[in-house]
Order: sequence, then structure tokens, then C-alpha cells
Amino acid sequence: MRTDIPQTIYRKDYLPPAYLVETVELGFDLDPARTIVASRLTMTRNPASKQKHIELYGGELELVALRLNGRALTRRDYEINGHLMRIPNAPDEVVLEIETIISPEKNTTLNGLYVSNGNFFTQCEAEGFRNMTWFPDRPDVMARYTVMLRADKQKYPVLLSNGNLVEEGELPDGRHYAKWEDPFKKPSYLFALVAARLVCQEETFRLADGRDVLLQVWVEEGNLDKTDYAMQSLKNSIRWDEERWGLELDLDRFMIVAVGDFNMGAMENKGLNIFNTKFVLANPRVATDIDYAGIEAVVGHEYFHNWTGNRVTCRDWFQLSLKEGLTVFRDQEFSADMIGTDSGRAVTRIDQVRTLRQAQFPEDAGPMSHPVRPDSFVEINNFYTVTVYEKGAEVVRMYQTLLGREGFRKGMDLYFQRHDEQAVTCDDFRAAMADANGRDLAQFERWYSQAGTPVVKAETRYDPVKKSFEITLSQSCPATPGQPKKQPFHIPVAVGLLGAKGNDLPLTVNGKTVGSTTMVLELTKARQTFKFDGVLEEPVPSLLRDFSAPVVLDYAYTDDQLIHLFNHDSDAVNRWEAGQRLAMSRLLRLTKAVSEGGTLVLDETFIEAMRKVLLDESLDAAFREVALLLPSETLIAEQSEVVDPQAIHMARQFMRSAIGRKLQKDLIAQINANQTPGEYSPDAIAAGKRGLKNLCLAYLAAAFLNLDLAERQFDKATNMTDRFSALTSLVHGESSEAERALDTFYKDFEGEALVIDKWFALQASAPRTDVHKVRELMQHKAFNIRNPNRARSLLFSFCNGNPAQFDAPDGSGYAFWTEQVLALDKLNPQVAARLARALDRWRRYMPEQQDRMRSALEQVSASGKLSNDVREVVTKALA
Ligand code: 0A1
Ligand code: ZN
Repeated sequence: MRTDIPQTIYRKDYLPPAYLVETVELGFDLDPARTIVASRLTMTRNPASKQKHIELYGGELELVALRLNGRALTRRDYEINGHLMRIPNAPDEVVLEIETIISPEKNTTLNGLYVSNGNFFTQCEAEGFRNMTWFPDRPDVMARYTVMLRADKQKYPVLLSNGNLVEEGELPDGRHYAKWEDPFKKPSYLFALVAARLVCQEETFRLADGRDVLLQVWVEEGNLDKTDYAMQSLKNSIRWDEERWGLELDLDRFMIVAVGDFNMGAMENKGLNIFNTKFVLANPRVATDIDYAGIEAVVGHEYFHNWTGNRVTCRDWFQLSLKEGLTVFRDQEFSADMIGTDSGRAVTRIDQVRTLRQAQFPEDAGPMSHPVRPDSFVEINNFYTVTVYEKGAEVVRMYQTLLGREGFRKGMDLYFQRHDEQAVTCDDFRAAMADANGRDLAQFERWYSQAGTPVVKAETRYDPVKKSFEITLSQSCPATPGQPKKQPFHIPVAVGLLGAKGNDLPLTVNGKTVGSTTMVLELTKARQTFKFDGVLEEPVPSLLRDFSAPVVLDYAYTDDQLIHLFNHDSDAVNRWEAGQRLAMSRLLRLTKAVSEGGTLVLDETFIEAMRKVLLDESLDAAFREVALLLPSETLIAEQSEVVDPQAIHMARQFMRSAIGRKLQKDLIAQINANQTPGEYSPDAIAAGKRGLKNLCLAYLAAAFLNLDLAERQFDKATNMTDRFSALTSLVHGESSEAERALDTFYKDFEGEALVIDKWFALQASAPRTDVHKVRELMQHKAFNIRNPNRARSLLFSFCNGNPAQFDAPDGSGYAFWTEQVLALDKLNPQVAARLARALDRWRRYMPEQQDRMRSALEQVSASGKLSNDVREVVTKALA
């Protein structure tokens, strides 16, 4: 760990590398304490570069040998400055041979080569490769790799790397070897190896072009009963990429490996995807519907990277959203297409909007706010963010909204045609979209360069005489760090008009009837007016349909208009949105009432709107569930002028219990109507029913009613979704059975790490759990701060998911946060930096609370031994 001042890296300083690497031969003699890494690089001078010297990056490495064209280099032949090695005066053609020694068992960062449960794994994105050997570890250096792995055969019977297995055999001393060759050029961040005792589910799969490929899902022995869904999702992904985009698997073999210690969700290493177990392992006994959906999405995401990320990669890390935004968009479309129905598609879209508002809008409004394509960073690992991923996906979606599905496909085809096996930029992607469609997308660039969530204000005017309806849209965007003033964005605003009966009115513009009842208005100026003619009655506008742009829509809807939209809008996203607006205005009023000691009341209009949607059998259960879900405490906080977490919690609890009380009979009826007897299936219809049923159970629990239903469900459940939902209701409903149920649950699933994560997470986010209880849980034998999933399940669930307790007025939550950030930072800076972000929004609280939060941040910042990761986060928070 370094104590010097961290350096900021700027996008504008990009220079092409002085040397290109043609081939890389790697040898790993694997041993937990002492692994020898030998590399042989053939390099040539890059004609496109003015730089002279060979530049290599290296982390904490013991360098044992360094030879250039066969000659051993001495310390006078090269300079090392921190993590950068410079070799001056090298010839145009170079063979560089390097030997290093590393200690994987000491690597608690899970970045580079590390040991998890006795097995070896690598994680090289973004800059982990340099923790194994000195290398031009930057994504625009793409090379062909051959890899030789050697290890003890007994302990590590399985030896995997990228590409194809070309040779394997025995070695003396009980060791064995495997040689792998990757036929495609790749950047070092896509390298991977696994040396482990694992077993696999495998299958031969026929591609559209008739080729047979081998698919494998590798797991620890006891988990072979949990690989079916990941395998099915992989096959679906391969098919979908062929059908929707004409993209085929380019390898003979594709492997997924599950590991219990992993910093993120999964990693798209070429041909050898390494996954957090959370996104591989599932069977009905241990996984919930949400887990199943997560597996489908992440398996798809990593597979889709094979084209968007691997075949066409990023020139530099500022372009991260080039692969991530695009691949998230692709996995979102995949999940939607897998459901297949319009209403199912709408629910997935609503889930995306919820994530964006819950996590990305706050990020965009906070101290870590950055454009989708950042201009600078201190630690790239801090930029694997909801902005780069989810807002990035919204930006890609907007191309499709502006160009149409066909036009977007043309752009994708041109992108691959132009850039296959290249490392490119977000501008290259935009150019492909523009050129394939003959469109000028110059202004669209601002979505990449400007941070902050734009606000689109709408004003409307109906002229009953001229039968015209005008929509005036004006846009603004709040200042963000380093960007005080913003230029107008190119914003697609999809709109429709509803008549009094709830029907979509036909749209006429300039005397021409628009072919559809939804029209995409293109807002490009600060203020623009759009006029519809032939509007025979005063309509209710449905604005920003399908959430056509990642903006805040400001329109003064009346309650009557919202109820009209909630009951009738043909656009399911806006139908849901109307309900959210109705709920939010009440939640804000209730919060204020709690803060000021007023009386709490909830109007019948709202309750009746909720009842109506609950009972509307024409709607899918999945839609009714999201329509009945209240905005989260985080969302209410974001909308509050000054955040009062306890008041927010009480207001929301009041509303939940009022719904439970007033709709009691209907909730019970829906619980009965939405049972899913028979064999468990994670499909959208069944999952929707369980979701609605379990939400009904939760509302009753919020009112402390009918807890016997939850008890019975807990005892009888045959799948984890129902079991865990029931347990949640018992705990949140403060049932006298809660403790017993928690104990039973623990005993039943003691051997299932992912289930025990749920057990910790539920307790950490329970309303009664204060910091003392969390400390007690940390003493539990199953708690292990070194395992990221476990740390997230307890520490993150408390700090991010239990605001009323975390933000306790005595500051005990912040003291705890300080301790845990510092403790984690010594082990795993990436995970520590994520926890550090829990105080991002400190400036929005009451002054005394702000003081306590600031002093916690200062305490972390004052620690001399911080990683760059945490240093960047707390420095920006305090700036
Ligand atoms: N590229 C992966 C995400 C990922 C990023 C960094 C990691 O380690 C620091 C691991 C995974 C994805 O988008 O799935
Ligand atoms: Zn990704």
C-alpha cells in the first residue's frame, strides 16, 4: 500500500503505446506460497506512436530475471518508478523474457492471482495482470497468448486458461501440466487461469452455422446440483446473440467457473468466464426468483461481452462504458426477450428505471458524479459504477429509440465491420451509429461528456377552439464537480395523449397523422415547443413513455391526472410511474408530518387506487407487484429537501401498515389466489405470482396482521423464494416466532454460503437491528470479513440498506462505518472503497448530522495508510 499522494490520470493525456505485443507466452508454476511466473513477449515498435521507450507496469512483484533479445538486463538498463518500468533505447523488434515470483495465498485483494478455498483463480480487469508480471498492461495492447500451467495434480486436478486446450500431461513430483492457446488477440485484462479441484456440468451445443461447441460450468463438488440454470442461460444467450444480432461464438469451447471469493459479479475473460458463485449456483431449495433472474442476466452479460468488449475492446479505461453500457443494454434486452410478453418486458423496464433512480441518480448528484465517459480518475476500480454501467446502457438505448430497432442494428453491424479485433472509443461507436444511418449525432456526444441528471420541465396548453395541444419542454442540468455549466442534451422524449376514457388519442403533427399513438419528440435546445393538432378533447399527456431518456421529468400533474394514467395508460412504465408519483407526494407529506410532530393520515383516494390495481385481474401479477411497491427510503431521501432518515422510515412504515390494515381482506384473498403449487419454475408468470403474494404478506406483516400466514408459509415452503419471504415478514413483523425461524433457517442452510448471506442480510436490514446487533453478528462464527459476499451481506446491508439505524442520531453508525472501512481497506481496497461510498450524500442531512458524517469521513481520510481506492472516495466526498 502506498502512502504517497495518489496521481490523477486524465483522458486527454492518452498516448498510443510505444510498442505493440504480437505474442505472449506465459508459464505458471503454481504454488500458493511461491508461484513462478515466466513470460516471453515478442514486441515491435508501434509506428503510430511517438514514444520511444518500452513501458511495463508491475505491482508488488519479486523480479528474478529480465532479458531483452537474450541479454540479461541490469539495473542500469531500465528505470523503475513506482509501478512503472521504462526500458530505454530498445531496438524495433524485441523479445522480452521476464520471471517474477508472487505469493497468491497472501493476496487478499482478490485482484491478480489469488487463492480461494484452496483453489487458484485470477481477476485481471482492470489492472490485475500487473500483479503477476511486468507487462504493458493497458487495453490497447492486444496480443496472442499461449499459456503453460503447472501444478500439483492431486490438489489441482483441473487446469484452465483462455482459448483451446492443446496439450496436457504428467510431470515429475506428482505435478501435471496443461497448455492452452487463445486464437484471438486480446488485452491482458481478459487473461484468466484456474487451477483447482472442481467438477463440471458439460454439454455439446450446436451453433447456427452447424459447428459443435463444448460448454462447461465448473463448480465445487457439492454444488453440481446447482448448475442447470446457468447452463440453460448460457445456451439461451448463445442462441439469442445469433438471432438478434447475428453474432456467433468464435471458440470451440466456452467455460464458466464459479468462485466463492470474488469482488464483483463476474468477469468476461475470453472463453473462461469467472463468476461469483452468487451468479451461477441455483436450485429451488436455495435460490430465489431474484437469484434466478440475476443468473440469467449475468450469464448473458458475460457471454455478450465476447463481442462487445472482447472482439471489440476499449482503447483506454475512460472508454469503459463502450463495453459496459452496451453490454448491459444487451443483457437487458436479452432478459426482456426471454420473458417474451409485452407486459413482462415492461416489468423488466420498470426494474431498470428503479435501479437507475435508486442508485445512479444519487451518484450523479453526489461527490463521485462523473460522465458516462469520465475525464479523469485516480483509481479505475472506483469507476465500475452505476453511471458507467446503467446510465451507459440508457445512452445506448437512446440510440435505439432515436434510430429505431433496424437503424440501431445497422449501426451495430457497421461497428463490428469497422472495429473487429480493435481497441476503440465511445466516439467510434457513435460514428458507426451516425454513419450507418446518415444521421448527425454530434450533439449526442454530450451524453458521454457531461455528468449530472438532466431535468426536463414540461408545460402544456390545450386550445379548445383550435383543437391543438402544445407541449413546451425545457431542459437544464445541475452543476457537477468540475462542470459548472452544461450544454443542452439531445433528448428523446416519447409522448402519448390520453383521452377521457383512458384511450390513446391519435397524434397529428403539421397536418400529418403519426403512425403510432406514441411519438418521440427530439429535444435538442434549451426550450422547444411541440404542437399536436386535431386534438378533439383536452388530453392527459403521458410523458417520457418507456422512460425514453435518463432524466427527471418535471410536470405539474394533478392527482386526478395521475389516477387517470395509473388506471389507463397503455404505456406500462408510465402507468407504474403515475402510481409512484401518487405515493411519493404522500410519503413526502407524511415525512414532514413526522418531523414536525403532526398527525399522520393517508387519504382514501390513494388507498382505493392501490386496491384497484391489486384486484385488477387483467394485469399480470408481476406488474401489480411493482405497481404496489412503494418508493424506497433512499428514494424518498433523494426527494427530500433535508434528509431526516428516522422520519422517512416512520412515514413509509406508516403507509405500509395503513395499506396492510385497509386492504387486509383483499391482501389475504390475493395471497390465496396467487399460490404456485406443483413443481417450482422460475419463469416470469410464476415468479410474478410469488412476488405479488409475498408483497401482500409483507404488507400484512407491516400492520402486524395475520402473521400466522407467514409462519405457515415459512414451515411449508418448498422453495427459497417463499421461505425467505416468509422469514422476512416474520422478522419485519416482529413476530414472536422470528427468532425461532431465524435459528431454524440457519441450521437448515448452514452449509450453503449464499443462503447464509441472505440470513445475515435480512438481519442487517431489519428495522430493529442497531449497530450493537450488527457487531454481535460480526462475532458469529459464520461471519468472515475477507469474503466479499459475506461482508456485503452484513456490513453493506446495514450501512446502505438500513438508513434509520445506520444514521442513528448518536453517530454510532458512522463510527462503525469508519472502523469497517479501515479494516476492509487493509485486506481488500476495492470492497472497502465501495463501503466508503455509503456517506456520499452527507451534505443533504441536517446540520448536526452532517457534522457527524463529516467527522467520520475526516477520520478515514486522516488515516495515513489508505489505499488509492478509499483515498479517492473520501477525498472527493470532503471536497
Ligand atoms: N467486466 C466485468 C466486471 C468486473 C470488473 C472488475 C472486476 O474486478 C475488479 C471484476 C469484474 C463485468 O462487467 O461483468
Ligand atoms: Zn460487463
